[in-house]
Amino acid sequence: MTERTYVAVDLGASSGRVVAGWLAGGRLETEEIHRFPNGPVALRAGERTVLHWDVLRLFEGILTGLRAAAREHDVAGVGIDSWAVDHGLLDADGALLGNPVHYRDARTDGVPDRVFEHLPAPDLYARTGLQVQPFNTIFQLVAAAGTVQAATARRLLLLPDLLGHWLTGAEVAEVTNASTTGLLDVASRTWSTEVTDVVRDAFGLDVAALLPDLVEAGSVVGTIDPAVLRGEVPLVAVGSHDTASAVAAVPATEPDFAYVSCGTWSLVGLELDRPVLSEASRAANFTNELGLDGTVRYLRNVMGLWLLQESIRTWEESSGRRVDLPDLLTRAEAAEPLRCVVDVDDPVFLPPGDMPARIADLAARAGEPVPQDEVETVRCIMDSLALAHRRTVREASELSGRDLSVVHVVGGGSQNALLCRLTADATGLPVVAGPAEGTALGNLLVQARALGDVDGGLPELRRIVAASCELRRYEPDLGLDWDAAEARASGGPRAR
Ligand code: LFR
Repeated sequence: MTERTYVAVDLGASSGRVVAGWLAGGRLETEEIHRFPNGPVALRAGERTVLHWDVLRLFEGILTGLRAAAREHDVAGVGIDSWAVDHGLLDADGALLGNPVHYRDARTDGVPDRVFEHLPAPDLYARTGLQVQPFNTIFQLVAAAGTVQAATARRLLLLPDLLGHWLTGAEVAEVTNASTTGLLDVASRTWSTEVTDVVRDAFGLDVAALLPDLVEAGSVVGTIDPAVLRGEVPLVAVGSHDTASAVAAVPATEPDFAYVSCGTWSLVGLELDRPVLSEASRAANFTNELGLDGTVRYLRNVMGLWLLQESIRTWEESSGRRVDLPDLLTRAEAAEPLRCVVDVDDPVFLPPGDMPARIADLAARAGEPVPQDEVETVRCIMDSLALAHRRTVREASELSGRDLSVVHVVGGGSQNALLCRLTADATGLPVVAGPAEGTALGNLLVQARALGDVDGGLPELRRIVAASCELRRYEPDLGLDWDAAEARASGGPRAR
């Protein structure tokens, strides 16, 4: 039995994890307690099929993990993080109104433009600093306006806050995740009444009435139900947006770093003291999401390893055999570099589906040589992702006026040596890769600090992360012609 163990609940698009962590000799030791699958569930709703999250199954996985953690450890705190924007609606009795809808569902198609008729995109950006993604909570709510659920709703809770509510009874909105809704004022870190008034007046949905009080990461929000964990265990609001926790765990030692939080998405950007709200930044669709300790996560979403994950799913489903990913990556590394590049941020890649076919189609339309097999497709994905990392790091640097000396890759993608090597070469900067479980580490350290076991700001949290894991360094030494590849890739950022 170890002393003062923190438990991170870290939910990702394809799995949930319950991770225990404790400090020992200036390092954070961790143990994965429980892992459970997650994924979209398509359900008929009238004429449409809607993608949902199975939130009750996730809650069940969390309960199993927490109880297992308590059997082995003296649990001092719990923190929950997940992907952003998605939420549950509660009725006046506090009951959940339907399973939360998955952000990759098509219900928001065309909705941003409807909102911009009432609140022009530049005005919305001036207030929220948020990138336009069709799935931003504001657009999901406008898509839902007029439904029975929206009319009956009395409370909106983002997913980590919803799961925390079921564990403690508390109703709050943690700020890092609230900053992804499109309803938060980026300067004041409070709900924007200007935005919520527009949603009410133009779409008849009184969003302001649904929103709970905001809390900053590091606040204790409640006590875990003793039926789940005995001994008055606090639930700490961590950076409940997974990307906020991941950025807090970037093991940087100098301030001039860029990061790629690389998993289902690649979140590529910088940490700043204040938002960049220029017209150029808006046109490049950079986002100013809120980070720990008053920081801003200035970044753009790159479609990420989702392309690879969905390709593997497609190949496995069609052939009935398991894809050997390490072997495929080794063969992709030996394949011709930059033979075919596509714009990974094309919206065609957002919904689940047959990515190899979509890649082939986009390549053909752009006049690129179409990948002929699995190896060439994987190579195309890796080259194209590295190209998008390059483009995004460079634009972040230009738009913020910050010089960079290193790119940190954290998250599962930090274990993908090919992608890290290509990213170093493409950006012309050394890549420091790791930790793979950055989100859980950031979650755990924010709890440890909130409960008095760590003293200091983000540099101190980062020092502990660096001391706690092995990092790998990749130099830009392949000598590939990324300028030519960039000229061939069809896209670039989409201004709205
Ligand atoms: C990553 C992430 C991104 C967000 C996307 C959708 O897991 O949280 O930061 O843009 O998922 O919520």
